[in-house]
Amino acid sequence: MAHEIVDGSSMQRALTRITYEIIEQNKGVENLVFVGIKTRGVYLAQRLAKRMEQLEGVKVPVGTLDITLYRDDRHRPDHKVEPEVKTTDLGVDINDKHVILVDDVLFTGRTVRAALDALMDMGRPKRISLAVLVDRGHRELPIRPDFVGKNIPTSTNETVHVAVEEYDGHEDISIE
Ligand code: 3GP
Ligand code: 5GP
Ligand code: MG
Repeated sequence: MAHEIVDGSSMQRALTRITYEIIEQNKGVENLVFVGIKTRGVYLAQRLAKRMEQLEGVKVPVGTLDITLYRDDRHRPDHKVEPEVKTTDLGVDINDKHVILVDDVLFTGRTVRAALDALMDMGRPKRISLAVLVDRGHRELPIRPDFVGKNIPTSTNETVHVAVEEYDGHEDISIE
């Protein structure tokens, strides 16, 4: 049974706050590029870009990375598989840019590690930051987010569901 822990308007407020934090930390919006990790990370990156445009009047490009694993039974150590990058074209130029990598949920950090590898292969970013809507803990690598929507402590056998209007037809964060 999934129960809602963050409603749609709180989710949007978190995204707005992250947008302000990015502007403040970057000292403006110059040189920024968002790269969303499929699937929902891409919609979240587009949201951040839209907010950025409303607040600063600047269009920040949004690129896309497709990373899939499959560890469907990730709780069984004998079945672990590393995340694999499927994208060969980000759709944006990242050379000398401040890349903000965007994902819905940060868990072990292995997806982000794969994303960092892919970005380094695709150009020479000036800097890479990480924005996630949910940090559910249980990191297995020395990776930490620069911008966090919600810290949601979980046990390893729980699943966090992130629903975005564009893809799921409704918007909230729930835990199962
Ligand atoms: P996303 O592509 O929008 O991130 O991986 C497919 C979907 O399964 C993900 O959607 C994510 O919401 C969900 N999911 C739930 N638990 C996990 C998990 O432990 N690992 C991965 N990769 N996805 C998970
Ligand atoms: P990591 O590689 O950090 O273990 O997991 C990050 C990726 O797996 C994210 O792209 C995220 O979508 C997915 N993921 C891991 N755990 C969860 C979870 O509990 N809920 C959702 N929605 N996605 C998860
Ligand atoms: Mg994801």
